[in-house]
Amino acid sequence: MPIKEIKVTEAIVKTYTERLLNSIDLDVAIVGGGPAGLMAAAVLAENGAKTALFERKLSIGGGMWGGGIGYNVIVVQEKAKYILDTLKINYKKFEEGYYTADSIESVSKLISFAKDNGAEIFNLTSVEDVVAKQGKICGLVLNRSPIEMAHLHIDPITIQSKFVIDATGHPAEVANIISEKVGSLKTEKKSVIGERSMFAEDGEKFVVEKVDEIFPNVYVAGMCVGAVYGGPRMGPIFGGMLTSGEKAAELILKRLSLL
Ligand code: 48F
Repeated sequence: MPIKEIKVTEAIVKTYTERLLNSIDLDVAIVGGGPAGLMAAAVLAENGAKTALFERKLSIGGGMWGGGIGYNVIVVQEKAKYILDTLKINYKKFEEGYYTADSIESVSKLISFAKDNGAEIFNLTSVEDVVAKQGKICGLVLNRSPIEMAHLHIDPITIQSKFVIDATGHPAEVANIISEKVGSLKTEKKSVIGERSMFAEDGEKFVVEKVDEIFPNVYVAGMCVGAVYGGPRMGPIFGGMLTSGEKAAELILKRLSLL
């Protein structure tokens, strides 16, 4: 059978439209496709929450691809090794308590895990605002990233979600939008503090322990936790990012009575 160009067009447009329409009314909308957002998406979808993740860039994976200084290796500590096992990521013991994995393999397997569990992932999609009603966040305002990058005057579209996870990493974009445009965060300082200098041991604990609801219906995960609460950075050790995403997912699953 000869290939028809317009069938290719029709296949893409219809399939994408169906996926998008299927994602306009969600249980959980995740902003940011780094390790924390991906892990949260995987755990949420695995447990039956209708979940979609929105990532600004063409590639999903955030700061994980490049390991440290572009050497594509990540380090995971003992406490989070179980996630490498769950995701079937190959790793080597470097020394007692330190495991190394290929960052490219790690990102690919995280993405597969999230997709196989039923999470929807949209790349090239920027979250430029939230939907805020009666003091609660109930959706996201999305635009196509190339439109955002070209500063074109084109209006966005909106999706509705019971919960939102800010997994935007260091800039904590959703938390910043909320505190600037909607109201004070539920945190002690009421707005984003910004991350502190490097202290890997404390930073890794911090991004897991402080995962919480920062505004009605909005949770934080990953490096965003450090930014919102003023925790230290930790560099290319990734156990905290993965377990932080997992914890945010579990807290929301409980709220949804799915756990
Ligand atoms: O930065 P990122 O990887 O965040 P993370 O999951 O992990 C942090 C680590 O990579 C590393 C670290 C660990 O030692 O410190 O930096 O917490 O992924 C965040 C993703 O969010 C996207 C951004 O492009 C990146 O891929 N993002 C940020 N703002 C938006 C967004 C937005 N407004 N809309 C959509 N995506």
